[in-house]
Amino acid sequence: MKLTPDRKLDVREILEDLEHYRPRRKGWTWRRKKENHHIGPFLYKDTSDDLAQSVPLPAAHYFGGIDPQCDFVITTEIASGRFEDDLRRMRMAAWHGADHIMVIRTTGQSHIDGLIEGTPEGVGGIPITRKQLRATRKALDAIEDEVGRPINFHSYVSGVAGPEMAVLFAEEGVNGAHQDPQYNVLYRDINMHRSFVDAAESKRILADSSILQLDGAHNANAMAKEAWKVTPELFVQHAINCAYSRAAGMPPDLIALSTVPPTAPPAPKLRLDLPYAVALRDVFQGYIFRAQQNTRYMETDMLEATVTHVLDTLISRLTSADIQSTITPDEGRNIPWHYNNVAGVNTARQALMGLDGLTELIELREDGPLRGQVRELQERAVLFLEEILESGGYYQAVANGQFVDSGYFPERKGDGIVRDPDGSDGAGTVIRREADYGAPVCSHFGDSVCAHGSGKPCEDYGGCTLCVPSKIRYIDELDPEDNVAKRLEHPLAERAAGKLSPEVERHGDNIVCVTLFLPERPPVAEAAALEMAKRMGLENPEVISRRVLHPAEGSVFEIKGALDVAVLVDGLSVPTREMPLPEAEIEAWARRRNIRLVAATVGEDEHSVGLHEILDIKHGGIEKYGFHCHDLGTSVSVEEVIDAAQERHAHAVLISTIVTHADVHRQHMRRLDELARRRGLRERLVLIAGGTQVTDELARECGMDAGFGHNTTGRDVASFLVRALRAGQPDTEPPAKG
Ligand code: Z98
Repeated sequence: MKLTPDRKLDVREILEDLEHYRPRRKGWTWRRKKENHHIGPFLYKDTSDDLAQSVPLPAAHYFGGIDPQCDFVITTEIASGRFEDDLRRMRMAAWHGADHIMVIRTTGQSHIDGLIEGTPEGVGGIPITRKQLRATRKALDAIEDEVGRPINFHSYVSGVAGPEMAVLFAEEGVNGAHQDPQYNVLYRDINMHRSFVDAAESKRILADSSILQLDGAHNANAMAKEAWKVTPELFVQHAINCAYSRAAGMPPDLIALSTVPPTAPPAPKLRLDLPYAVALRDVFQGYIFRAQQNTRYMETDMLEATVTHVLDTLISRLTSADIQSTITPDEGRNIPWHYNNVAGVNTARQALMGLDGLTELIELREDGPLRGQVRELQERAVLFLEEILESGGYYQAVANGQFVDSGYFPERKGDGIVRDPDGSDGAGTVIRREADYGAPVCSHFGDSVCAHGSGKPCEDYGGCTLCVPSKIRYIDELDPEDNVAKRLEHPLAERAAGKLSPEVERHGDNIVCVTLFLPERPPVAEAAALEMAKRMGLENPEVISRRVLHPAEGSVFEIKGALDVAVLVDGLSVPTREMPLPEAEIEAWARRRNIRLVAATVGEDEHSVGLHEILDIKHGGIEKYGFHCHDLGTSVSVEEVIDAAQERHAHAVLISTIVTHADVHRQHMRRLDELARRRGLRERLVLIAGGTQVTDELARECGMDAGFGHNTTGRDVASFLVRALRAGQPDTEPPAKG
């Protein structure tokens, strides 16, 4: 299956012959680091291989369209509830630099004691099933070919069906997984014996397939009331999982500590979170660090979350994390939409490229307060571990409520998580192995009657599913209603009919989001915002973010709602801007002719930056192709522009307006056209307008030959000029030879 940038991913192609699809590799893949990497005009220190295809950061076009890739793996967490919609989101995220796709499970799957089949729809995530995993891996294989970089696929093995999930992951080429028995105990109320027995088996299976394991310690500070205080116990959670994983046969380079900087501004974030990160790196040298972005103190404000995430990423850079996990910056309002996933990935990508080479420039001070803070955290962690030992071990410590929600150890506030070692989900299900027990797959922890001699244990019974994949039983959809074929009927019919409707998460959700500022006190403003959203035709409008700008002057709201509108693609008038000409062609044409341009920022506008971007040779503007530009400067009247054009026998005029109000940019364009006509110049003058508010359509409406707005480059304008002049103007022909 091959993806091309101009075609949407077709889920039917992915489902075709899925029964026989095999993952092409097993295990985790890191980016290939490059330390002194020249990209465009810059030398980078902390990069990895470039992507074959991507969407660069917005400002990249100032630097030749470069898209440097950092050396960390970047994670995005995806959870729309329907795997077929997730696949498209994964593709978009990969084009923005994500190479670790973490798929969240449907609510409650960690309590299901067995595997699920088919592709049922999920809540808050998707049911992890063989078909869903295989289809996702197949899609990711095609996506990684498209972007030119391996993509790690990840989901969750903790829960009561741990070993079964681990085998499934190993069979289907899943590359990373969360596995931590303490997560079961503390956050999913699953029996302790069951969790630890299952963990040994699961970890062995993950290790044999080189699947990277993430622990669950971050959940303590993701959920704690006072997250910055529970840090000592997190060292202990990491330590227990690391030690247990090693005992089960997992090498340290497959064991990742899942960490989160615990605070967010207005807390003094760096002063609290940096020593914690440094202390962890110090104690757990040789292990992998996965740094997640903070979600605990996230509100509904995208910008606030983004700033916190940039600071998180700064900590990752300073302390050399291996994986930067991004979370959508709107966790606080539970709208993990396609574009918010991409926003999260871009926050990490942008911050990490901006911080490139930081550790060559600055060093963390050894003589300041940092070392003392690190030491204190480590001492408290050791004391926490000693108390576990004194109370008789982990089970008893949990039963005593030693794992807390807010106390800075040894402080206690009586808010510990208390579990009964013999209770909870799955209690009483652990049974002693019979002497003749034979493990169903070769990866196995402990005794198995099949494990004897030097050959593979599964030779006894003709091969296991890990060694002989053809033995895997693939079960297709069983549910006649809740299956992917049924769910695809509607989107495919819409696409066949050429219908297009808005979407944030799933095909046909029709959700849109509008931003309104209302100059009233908060409750009145909010009621008005909702009323206005209804009048815009939004169904079920809901305020997803509110920010008071002043108690009396007004508030700003973001409102989501369903816009029940589908447009016919064929009926749209799509402006067709031609592709820019090759640079060599522009130059070959322009340099041999004496093409004269007059340019100015018109009206009362002192902003010349936009025009200079287009004209100046130093910005890669049109001068570099050999056009002769006469720049009249800023705040020039339209009359002066026409005078200059007439005087110089110009071929074209370029006017620019950056700051505009009351539609003055329209007036300038109309006036330029009118004056050119009045003086009989219009036929031989190409008139071009540019500016932040200008579009091609608007400019043509106002009498221009073309308009250029955001994201225009000198090459775009030069291409237009060459085409226009070539098409119609005899006096631009090259002078006759001799
Ligand atoms: C993350 N945003 O880590 P359920 N096992 C472990 C976990 O930490 C988690 C699960 C299983 C976070 C996601 N982590 C939170 C060790 C969840 C998931 O029961 O399916 O939710 O288990 O990226």
